[in-house]
Amino acid sequence: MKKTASTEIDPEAIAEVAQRVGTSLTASQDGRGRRIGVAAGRFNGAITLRLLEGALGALAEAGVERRDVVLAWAPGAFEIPLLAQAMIGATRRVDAVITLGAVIRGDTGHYDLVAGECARGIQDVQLATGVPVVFGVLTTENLDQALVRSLPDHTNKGREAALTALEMISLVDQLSSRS
Ligand code: INI
Repeated sequence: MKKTASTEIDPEAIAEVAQRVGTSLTASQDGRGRRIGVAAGRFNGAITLRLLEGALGALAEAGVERRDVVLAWAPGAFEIPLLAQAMIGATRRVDAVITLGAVIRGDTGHYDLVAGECARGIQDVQLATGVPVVFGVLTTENLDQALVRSLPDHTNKGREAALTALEMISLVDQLSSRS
């Protein structure tokens, strides 16, 4: 869904409802000390690269160290879930995986399969491992939409995916350290 001013929650509303419950958790976007995997799709790779610029910029701003970011390129979006799972590994080598790619309907007869299986696989990996895997794969009707969603500004979906990853790490951490 497209975000508009009218659907955004006011931070004051979050603070207000926090007074009416026992515990209210909010997410930090602090990236210091975090280890991040980036699983990127090479298909429509020029779009993926624009998302990657947004993601890497956001991670650096948040304090994630360059040496703590591991990037791997999958052939296409369909392969991204397995790559994310391998990055996490049995020993949880990363705190979160950001997936980036572009599935463009105009390009393919099997758009629905590629896009759907990519999304399903990503969800399966994060639920099976307990490690956040963020869906930063664009699924668009055409190239123009993909270009708009990968503009070099705060609306860039790669940037949003990176911030979502940091927030999910923070929330899962807070919940798992509660007794
Ligand atoms: N992969 C994408 O990442 N985006 C696409 O738009 C796309 N199209 O159009 O087909 C695509 N196909 C390749 C797919 O992800 C696999 O790499 C391929 O089917 C081999 O498994």
